[in-house]
Amino acid sequence: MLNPKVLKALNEQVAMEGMASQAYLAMACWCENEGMSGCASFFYQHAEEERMHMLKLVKFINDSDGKVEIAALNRPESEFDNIQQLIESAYENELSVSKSIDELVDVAEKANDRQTANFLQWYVDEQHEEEALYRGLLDKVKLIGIEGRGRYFIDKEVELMAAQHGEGEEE
Ligand code: OFO
Repeated sequence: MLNPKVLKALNEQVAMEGMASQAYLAMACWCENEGMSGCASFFYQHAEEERMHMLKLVKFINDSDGKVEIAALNRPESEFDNIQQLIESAYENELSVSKSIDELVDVAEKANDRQTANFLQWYVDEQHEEEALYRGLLDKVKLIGIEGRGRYFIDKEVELMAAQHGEGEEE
């Protein structure tokens, strides 16, 4: 049986992962409208992943005899000045999810709930990977530059990342 504070924090994280999924879906659509199909594939993929993260939490709450609360989600940002600003926004999004996961681990540890703390370790590792991914992507975008053919090269680069990531998922 989950401690009420832990359950509340887990449900807040369900909403947070859902919002991350919606945010990436909006980013994928923006990229598609801009003709950046490689970036669109990448963000469609990540929208799916965030949904998977949300469902993993839902299953954990259900398996722990807790009650899942499905919250209304805030409308995500859907207008961006350019691809660099979009990726900066994605990176900031990941930083706030990491902060939220850290706080959730704290709540579980304070409640002496080792099962939840242990379960959340997967999210801690995932956030570490995702922060590195988006930081690396941002560095590349800055290096290539968004002017002239830069957008084309960024799109090709991100398309490759999406393809490699897709192959990794199939393994
Ligand atoms: Fe849910 O993995 Fe990042 O946000």
